[in-house]
Amino acid sequence: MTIKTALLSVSDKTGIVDFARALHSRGVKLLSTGGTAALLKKEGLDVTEVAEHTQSPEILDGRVKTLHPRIHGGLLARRDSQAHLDTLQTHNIDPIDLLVVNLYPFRETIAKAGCTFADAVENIDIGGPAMLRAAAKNHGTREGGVTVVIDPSDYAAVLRELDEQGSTSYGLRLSLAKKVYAHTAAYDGAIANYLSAITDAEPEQENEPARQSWPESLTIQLRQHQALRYGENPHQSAAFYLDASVPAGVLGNYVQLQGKELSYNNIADADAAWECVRTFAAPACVIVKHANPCGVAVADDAAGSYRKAFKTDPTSAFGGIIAFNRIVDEATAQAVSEQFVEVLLAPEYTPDALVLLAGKKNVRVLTVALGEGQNPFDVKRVGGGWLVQNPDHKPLAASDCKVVTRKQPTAQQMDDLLFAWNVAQFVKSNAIVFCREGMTYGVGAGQMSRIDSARIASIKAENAGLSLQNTAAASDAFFPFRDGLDVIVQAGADCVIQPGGSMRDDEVIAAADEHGIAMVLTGTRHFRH
Ligand code: 93A
Repeated sequence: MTIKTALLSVSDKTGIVDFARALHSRGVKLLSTGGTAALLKKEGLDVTEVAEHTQSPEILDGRVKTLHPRIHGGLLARRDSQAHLDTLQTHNIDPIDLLVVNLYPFRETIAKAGCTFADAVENIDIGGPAMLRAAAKNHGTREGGVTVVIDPSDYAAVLRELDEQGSTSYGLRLSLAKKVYAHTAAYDGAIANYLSAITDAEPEQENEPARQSWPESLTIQLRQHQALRYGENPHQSAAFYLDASVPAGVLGNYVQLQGKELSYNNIADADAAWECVRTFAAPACVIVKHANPCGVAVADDAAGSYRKAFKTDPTSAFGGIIAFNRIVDEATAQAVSEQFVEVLLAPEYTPDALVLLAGKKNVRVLTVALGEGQNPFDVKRVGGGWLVQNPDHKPLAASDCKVVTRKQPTAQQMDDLLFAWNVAQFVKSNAIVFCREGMTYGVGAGQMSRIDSARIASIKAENAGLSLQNTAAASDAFFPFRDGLDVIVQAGADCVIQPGGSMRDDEVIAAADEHGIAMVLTGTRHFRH
């Protein structure tokens, strides 16, 4: 079956002029939609506009261009059915033997910075997939059928077969049809995915926050900084790579002054400790174990901050990674070296402190310049790829918080709430952190249930001989039910900070009022996995 009529309607116009010219020179009649027709005409080709062919103009800003029986009849009539062919004649419909369509660029549109909901919706192609699916359905039999091309890289194969055998083979039509359904399925999948992230209020919002567009491909320059003895476990080999440019103030700037070689886990924990400690304005100390802070405190000086931080959980602090945001003096070094410490980080050490630490040969002592540098992005390795996002950096001020309870927090409570919130963002989710007067009193980390994190925090406080009475508690994400809040209040907290945004916020706020505590909402959450 030779190709007499082709319909060309493409958004990606790559190669279409040459392909149309090649078809035309082989005697194929060309039908085409507005933009495609205009381009082909400009190139001197003889094209009939679909609107002229159907005697029906493009309407609704192009939403209806090809949705017409003269198009769909021409694509769908079975070539081996006399009845179908008679019907075409009755209705004066020409068969369309070749369909060349590629769709409105939906995925490319939503990936653009500043794409509005309206832009996205307008780029959902309706007529294109309808034609593609019709043509692919009718790819026919060995005797004949419709050829459908969605990918410009297939133009050459079609021309080759036309030249070699005067028509397309069943094998080619079948493989092109498969490609169509795979493509339209993925196209609809992208639309469903996009819409699933939109809530029912959003179609009204023309200016929803712009999505940041990420590059099509990422090339990252890394240089090996350090070969490591092994990875997270001894049977894993590992190395530490640094970005070509390391921003000021991040762990990658470290200088090791003494001690054993850093291990993979040392570096990961040192990073967690440093990320947290550098966010405090007051002298602060952060003790990390297994990527979670097990003691955080602020005080008038470094030694004071250490003593407070250590009290949170002396058991876990054994063999911990300890970070300071102030110069470490002799008194601080003395206090720290009374316990077993794996790694010490600070922006600076006094000479006396260094002499004292030199006596503890195994302690790895690092200096890291203080600064606010951020990694350009954050990555998480998943099977076969990387998840890439902006770093979770969103400092919170008292003015960003909304008090939602009858009880207002006192100034001291507000300080404690902000302190607890700051710590919670560095604790693995689900995170519940109890604090008082610039010190963590209980840290519940990494549980699948928020209630369990709250319970664990209170068990740990009890083990450390601390009372959670009158503490401020932070929850890294909202309370889906009131039960998590109840556990926190029963443990002793009298004020709570949390993002809010749960379907049951009302129930949770009413529970806070019932308990007579103050609760503030931040509007942002800090999942950390
Ligand atoms: O707006 S549509 O969903 N309605 C249609 O009837 C229709 N017919 C073809 N989109 C439609 N198309 C699409 O127009 C094609 O899939 C193709 O992507 C695009 C080509 O338009 P033009 O030739 O005007 O550049």
